[in-house]
Amino acid sequence: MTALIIILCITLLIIVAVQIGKISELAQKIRGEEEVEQEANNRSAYAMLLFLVAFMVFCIVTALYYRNYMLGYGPHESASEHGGRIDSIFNITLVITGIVFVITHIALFWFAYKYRAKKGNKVLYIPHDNKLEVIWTIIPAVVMTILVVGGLDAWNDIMADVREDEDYMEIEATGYQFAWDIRYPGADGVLGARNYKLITATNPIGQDWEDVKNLDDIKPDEIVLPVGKKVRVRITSRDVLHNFYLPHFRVKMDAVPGMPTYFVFTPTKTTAEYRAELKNYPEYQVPALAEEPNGPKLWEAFNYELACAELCGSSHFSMRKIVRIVTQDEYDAWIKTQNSFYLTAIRNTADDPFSGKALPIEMEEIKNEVPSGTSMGTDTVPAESIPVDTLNQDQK
Ligand SMILES: [Cu+2]
Repeated sequence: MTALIIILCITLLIIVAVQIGKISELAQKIRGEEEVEQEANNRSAYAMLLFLVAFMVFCIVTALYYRNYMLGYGPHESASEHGGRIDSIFNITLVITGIVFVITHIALFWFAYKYRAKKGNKVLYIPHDNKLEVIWTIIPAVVMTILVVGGLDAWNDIMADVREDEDYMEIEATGYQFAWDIRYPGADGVLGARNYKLITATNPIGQDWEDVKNLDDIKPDEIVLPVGKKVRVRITSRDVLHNFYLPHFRVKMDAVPGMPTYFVFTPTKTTAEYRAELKNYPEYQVPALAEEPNGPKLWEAFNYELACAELCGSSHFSMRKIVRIVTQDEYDAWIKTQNSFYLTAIRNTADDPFSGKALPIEMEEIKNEVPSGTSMGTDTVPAESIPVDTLNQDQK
């Protein structure tokens, strides 16, 4: 029945359209073709003007309305040291392209209105104009040069790697379909070696367990960083292209299989400080979830996040990860609660090259009374007396 009504409606609409066409044909015959055409031209011309005004108002109103949700504006000023520089480049580009955008749109629609076909109007034909060509070549060239040179200068500063004498910490992010594997270096401050050939179900990023630097590496399920500390992130991928994107810190870098990339940045605001700033804006005083009107407010529920910014497959969206920026003390307390991946998942399994042998790292763990989650080796030799090099040679 519904289908019949729909078919009937469509048929009627087609009949109406055909009838309107017939009427305008008749009108053309009665009033003369030119007059009817002139009327159509006028209608289009006024529609163009109307569109111009409506479109400009729409652009300005939406930009103002969503201002406090956009990165770089209102409460979303950058939370990293270099971020402000990127924001100002975006702003300069926005102002320049914004001016061009407004002028060209006004010109486009105003000319369509003003120079519509009218009886007696003659078309002006300009085959070539040197002056015009020079103007519209030089102005964009100069503007583009300023933007590109400014951008390059900022790129060189922001992408500069850490110097050896600098105080920084290093973490590693490995993208895979569809999550991030985050690795911290552990107490030795150095990330252990890895090899893609060693990747198995139990060793998702191919850590080389014979490299003792791997033994204390931590693989937490969130990114926690101390405020004000320079961080170098090693970025890599296990399968396809991903992109390590921390929008609030203006950090964005491709994760490419087989080609390690990096990004160095310094967070300047803790999560708590960022929330406190959001609190000042009415947009963030609403409940975070519509279903929970008495639940936490939007500013309270805020978290920095890591996203994948490279469309990498069907569950691309699920690569979101929470990032927490905390004070140094909070960071020190958090890192103490994290256990070595090797000790919790690999120790004394078939994958463990040191199976049955005591390791210095375990003695450290016991000393610090941090639960390691695994039993000690069965060797009777005091673990601290085994030099690390001997352990390595045993396996060869
Ligand atoms: Cu991805």
